[in-house]
Amino acid sequence: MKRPENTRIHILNGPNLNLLGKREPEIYGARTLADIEADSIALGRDLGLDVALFQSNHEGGIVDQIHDARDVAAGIIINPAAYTHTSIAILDALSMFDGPVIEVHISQVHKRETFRHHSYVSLRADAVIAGCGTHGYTLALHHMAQLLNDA
Ligand code: CA2
Repeated sequence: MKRPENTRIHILNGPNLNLLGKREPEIYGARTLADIEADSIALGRDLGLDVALFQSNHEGGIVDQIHDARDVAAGIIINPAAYTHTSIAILDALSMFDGPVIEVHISQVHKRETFRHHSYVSLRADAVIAGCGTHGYTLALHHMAQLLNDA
C-alpha cells in the first residue's frame, strides 16, 4: 500500500460539542471531546495519520479552521453540529478545500426532527456517517486512511 505524503487530518467540531459527555448522554453518549481527541490521536498513530482536533462555538471560527486546514491538512473530518443545517458559509469554505471531507453526526439525524434531515455540508462531503455514536469519528478515520492511501 502506497503511503500518502501528507498525513495530517483535522477533525473539526461545531457548537456545543465542547459539552459532549456532560449533557444528554442518551443522545450523544458518555464520551467527552477530550476522550474523542485522545482516541483519535491514538488511532491516527496506528493508521499512520497525524490527527489534530478543533472545536468552535462560532460559525466564523469554523470557517477560519477550514481555511487553516487548506494550508496544512490532507483531509477534514467535520461535525458542524447545528451549522450542518444552516451554514452556506461552512459549505463554501469546505468547497475551497482540496482533500477528502467526511461529515460525521453522532446521532441518527434522519430519525430526529425534520430540520435535521437536510445538510448543506453533505453537498461537499465525500462520505457521511450518522447514528454510530462517537464511534463515528473512529469509522471516519479508518475511511480517511483508505481514501488517502488510494489517492
Ligand atoms: O448528531 C450530531 O452529531 C449533531 O451534529 C449534533 C448537533 C445537532 O444540532 C445536529 O443536528 C446533529 C448538536 C450538538 C450538541 O452537542 C451537545 C453536546 C452535549 C450535550 C448536548 C448537546
